[in-house]
Amino acid sequence: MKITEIHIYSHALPVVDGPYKIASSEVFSLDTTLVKIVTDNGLVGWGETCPVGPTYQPHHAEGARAALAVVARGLIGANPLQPVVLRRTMDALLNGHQYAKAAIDIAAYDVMGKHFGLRVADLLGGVVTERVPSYYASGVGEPDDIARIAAERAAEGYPRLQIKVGGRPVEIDIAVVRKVWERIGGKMRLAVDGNRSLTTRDTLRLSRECPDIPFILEQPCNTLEEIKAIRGQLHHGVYIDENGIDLSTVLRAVGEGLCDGFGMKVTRIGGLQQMAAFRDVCEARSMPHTCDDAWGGDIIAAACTHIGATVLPRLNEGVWLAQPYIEHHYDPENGVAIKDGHIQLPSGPGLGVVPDESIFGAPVGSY
Ligand code: 0XW
Ligand code: MG
Repeated sequence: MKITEIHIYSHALPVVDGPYKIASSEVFSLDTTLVKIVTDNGLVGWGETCPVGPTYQPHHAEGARAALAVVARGLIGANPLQPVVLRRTMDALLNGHQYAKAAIDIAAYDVMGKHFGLRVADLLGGVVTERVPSYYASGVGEPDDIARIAAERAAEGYPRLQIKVGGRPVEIDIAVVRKVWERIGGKMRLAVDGNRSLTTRDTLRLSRECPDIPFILEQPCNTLEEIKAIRGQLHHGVYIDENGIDLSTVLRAVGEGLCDGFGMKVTRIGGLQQMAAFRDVCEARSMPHTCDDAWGGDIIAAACTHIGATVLPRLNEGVWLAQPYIEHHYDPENGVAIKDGHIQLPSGPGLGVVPDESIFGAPVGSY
């Protein structure tokens, strides 16, 4: 099978009840990039990549499209049934930019599933659960507001909550964590995500002042070096998110004992093929992890849910979706959604999502 056409689209995803506030930024609307690949036997596959603004990671929407323009022409004639070869072909055309290449990888898995009549989760190793656990991420907010949101999400059936902190005096963050625990203590697993913003001093204080609350600290500081420096003094487990940029860094973090788990993003690591390798490394060392992305519509949601459905349940920290913040599904019938804190794995072949492409308008690039 050969790729005969690649089309790139840009689409706006306004944040419902926005802005969404994390330590580094507030976002009101996200600019997502969709990729459609067409094959010589008439199959179509979809991919997507959607940075949550330009400061969360060294990724941005226009950068994704510029990178895709560099690789797309060189992929015409490539075989979408060979994801490893496809990745090497892309790496030979452009160094880095894995978050952009991930959209091609996801589209190739969609094609592959349609070709073999299998779901992407089957291609990635096999479905462990049809009902994939999700987690809810609060924005950075005031103690009473976040505690109310936490209680609502616990009542809905979410098994896990991620509280966003940072970008303000740490006393407020500590008050948020304590208030949330008072309201929901024990009903959900807790992560406290600093999104790289905390100093080592404030991370130590947050941990020292809440030793009785069993949360994990997600990406508290900007670098692995800062985390390494304080790790031995913390009362809480540490998960790496933004620093987990590739398998090599993941191996370093696991090998040097820098963390207890990961918040992992499908596009940051380069797509589903690399994500499956990451999952297997985690399983080899009993590292719990999430399978999610920074943002994105139904295509990203489906990709994250398919890999999330293959994770060993005791290590599965859930699949986060931007869906609660997005007004419309691309696929009105099979749109991927969270219900009672869980996500039903799509049933159709490939990703199981068939977008109504008229909503994306004309492609911004065709190859
Ligand atoms: C909660 N997320 C998965 C979505 C936001 O984009 C940030 C991210 C994270 O965990 O950092
Ligand atoms: Mg995170």
